[in-house]
Amino acid sequence: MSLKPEQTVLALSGGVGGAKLALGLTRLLPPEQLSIVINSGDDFDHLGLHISPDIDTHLYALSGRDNPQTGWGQRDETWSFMESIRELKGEDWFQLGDRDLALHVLRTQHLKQGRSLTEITQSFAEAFGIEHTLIPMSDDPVRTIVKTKVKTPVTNTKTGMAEVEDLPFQRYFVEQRCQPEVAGFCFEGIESAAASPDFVKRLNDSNLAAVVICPSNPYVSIDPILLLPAVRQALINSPAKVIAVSPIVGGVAVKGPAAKMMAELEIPASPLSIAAHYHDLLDGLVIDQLDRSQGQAIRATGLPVLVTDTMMVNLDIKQSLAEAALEFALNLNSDD
Ligand code: FO1
Repeated sequence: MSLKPEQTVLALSGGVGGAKLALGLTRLLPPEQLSIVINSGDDFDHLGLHISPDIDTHLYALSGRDNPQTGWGQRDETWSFMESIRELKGEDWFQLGDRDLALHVLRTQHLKQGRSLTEITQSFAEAFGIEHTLIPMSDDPVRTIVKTKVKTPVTNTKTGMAEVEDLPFQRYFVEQRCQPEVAGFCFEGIESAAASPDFVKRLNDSNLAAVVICPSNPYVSIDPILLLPAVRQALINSPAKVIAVSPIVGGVAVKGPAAKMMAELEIPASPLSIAAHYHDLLDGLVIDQLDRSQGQAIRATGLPVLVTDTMMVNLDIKQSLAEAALEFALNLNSDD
């Protein structure tokens, strides 16, 4: 590993796909050399509880508590709470397991007591035996909204435009199972939100050697992090090498609706589009061997490419991808 002992790495991650690479990185690097910044734009209030899906996915994945079938929620869950919710005609579109519920209840209580999302997340990580630092992208509320085209034949008689309905991300992703056609996104609160202090500290650390953008959905999981005021500029100014692992392999998203969103936005679902999306931020892009043929086209844009196996089907591949991605980043020359 060509990372020097004093050098640090920052991972930017979102949901399930990102958490897989984050886990690989934690098995590669000690806590003092790796921190993980997590999207909090999926957060929402549900049944009076503050839910932070991407943070929880990382708390579970990095402590071996995750449900291996779904990638979210805890393994060995019981569902008595949901049975009662249904019996009492409560909202049951979002499944909250009994173990999972405890975390949301306590997070809600701690937030009401004025503790920050960062502080709460780190106390839960500690309780779960996670030694690496998990950092919510912001302690301020940011809410990812999916702008969807309403399918009804009704169009606005004046403008002739199809009606657009704004959906909070979880309503789009879980309640509507990603069915609605996507017209765009917005991130409520992002203009007045600040990147969390721990995020800013690590971003400005002179020992920061690499930033790894994990294979999460660029539009709804990574963009909220990058669009926080001053983050994008700090990444561009940083001497650290910034690389991304493509979440699109062989024209499909490994997990989640990214490819469907791209089709609806008329963006080709390809690693080339991922490179274009992150554009001037990236010093390098990691793509899967299935997309080897795209490598040349991406390199032709001046962006170095690493072609490797990015399908993280087991723990060993998660770790070997983490190692390959990091070596790739650290060996990028400044004049690349
Ligand atoms: N995803 C689902 O598809 N269905 C659910 O009922 C569901 C519940 C849930 C509860 C807690 C939690 O932390 C995540 C949960 N997720 C569920 C996953 C979540 O919606 C997505 O993983 C992320 O938001 C996507 O990045």
